[in-house]
Amino acid sequence: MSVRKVVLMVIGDTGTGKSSFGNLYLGRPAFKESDSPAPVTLESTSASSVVDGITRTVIDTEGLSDGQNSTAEQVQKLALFLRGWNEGVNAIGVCLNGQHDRFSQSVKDIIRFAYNAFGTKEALGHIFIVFTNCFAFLPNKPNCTVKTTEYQQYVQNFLKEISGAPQVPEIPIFFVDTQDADGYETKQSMIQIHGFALERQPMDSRGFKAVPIHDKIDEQFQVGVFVDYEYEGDTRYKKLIDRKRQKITPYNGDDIRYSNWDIIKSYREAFGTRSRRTETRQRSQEKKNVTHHSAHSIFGSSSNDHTHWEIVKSTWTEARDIITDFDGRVTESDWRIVPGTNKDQIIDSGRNGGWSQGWVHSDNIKA
Ligand SMILES: Nc1nc2c(ncn2[C@@H]2O[C@H](COP(=O)(O)OP(=O)(O)OP(=O)(O)O)[C@@H](O)[C@H]2O)c(=O)[nH]1
Ligand SMILES: [Mg+2]
Repeated sequence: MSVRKVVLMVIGDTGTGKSSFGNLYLGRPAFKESDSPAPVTLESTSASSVVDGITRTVIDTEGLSDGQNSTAEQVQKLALFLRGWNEGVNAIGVCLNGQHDRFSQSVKDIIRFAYNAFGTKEALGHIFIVFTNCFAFLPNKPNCTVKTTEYQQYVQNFLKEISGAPQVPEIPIFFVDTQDADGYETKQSMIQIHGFALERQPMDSRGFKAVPIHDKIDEQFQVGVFVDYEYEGDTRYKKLIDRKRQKITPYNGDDIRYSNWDIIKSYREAFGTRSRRTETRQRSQEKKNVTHHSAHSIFGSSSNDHTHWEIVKSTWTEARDIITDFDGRVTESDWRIVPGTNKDQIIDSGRNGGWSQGWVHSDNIKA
């Protein structure tokens, strides 16, 4: 008589009840169930029970969508396990929490993963969905009929989309509560799940591929990115930002793409000052002013041509600015007369015979 045996593999997000479901199927607490939100099953393991003369084996796996970046590693570990698994897999149960029943992206990711990893369209016929958390002590009791119809439709469409096949097998959907093993609905579902698995030939898992589950998302950070200069008084600032973006590596090998940069911090740093000093110098100029008189005769007195002269000394202060700019370049302004410093003084005067010339002595500069 041939030994009858059936192998069931459970995959899904972390905490969806994979281990609890495995235990329910085996009829004994073979896998550790979590009692905290932290992931509990960190390796794939298998356990078996003989029930009614049939050896039931469950492959319990690590939660697959626990944080984007660890996923690749989890897939590698799962692939390693399955490649070394010689007994085949009759059915792949995608475990979902019945309390959150949206056909979410992570559900899609996991179904697509199950299909892709076995590398054959045949895999579609081995997948079933099991909603846990459906009945005991829980607020949202699912309307199984409505949910099955709706969900099945979503899943069908999705499988057609990813497989490109016009016809895909109907993926059965079951509802259980692992904490209510004796509940009628749960019992019925477990019988059907067992039947589903038994009817299927084991699929060889030794070619299991570590296909990516979903787009890999890495955050990239840049610190101190220069934006512009900003001036305030004689201080120059560098306007800087820290920013981040997402690097998205698509699961299907499409080109890597990036999100826009998000500014996470804007700030500025002093970057050079401008200094300014004023330089002064004294200037003076002497000037001989002359007035010529022709020979004349008035009231009996007469004179020859002669010159009246005076020497005027002018003094003033000049100033200029010397600016050392942010980049170290030195510029000088033109000299300018400091207002109010100009003084004229007659330092000598007289009268000469004949006509003499005036003169100017300037550039008598003292810094
Ligand atoms: N009420 C109720 N609780 C459940 C059900 N299924 C799982 N739980 C609880 O949910 C928690 C997580 O269950 P696990 O079976 O450890 O989930 P898991 O998917 O194996 O989690 P990881 O190994 O961490 O990925 C445990 O506290 C279970 O008791 C269910 O159907 N009903
Ligand atoms: Mg577990």
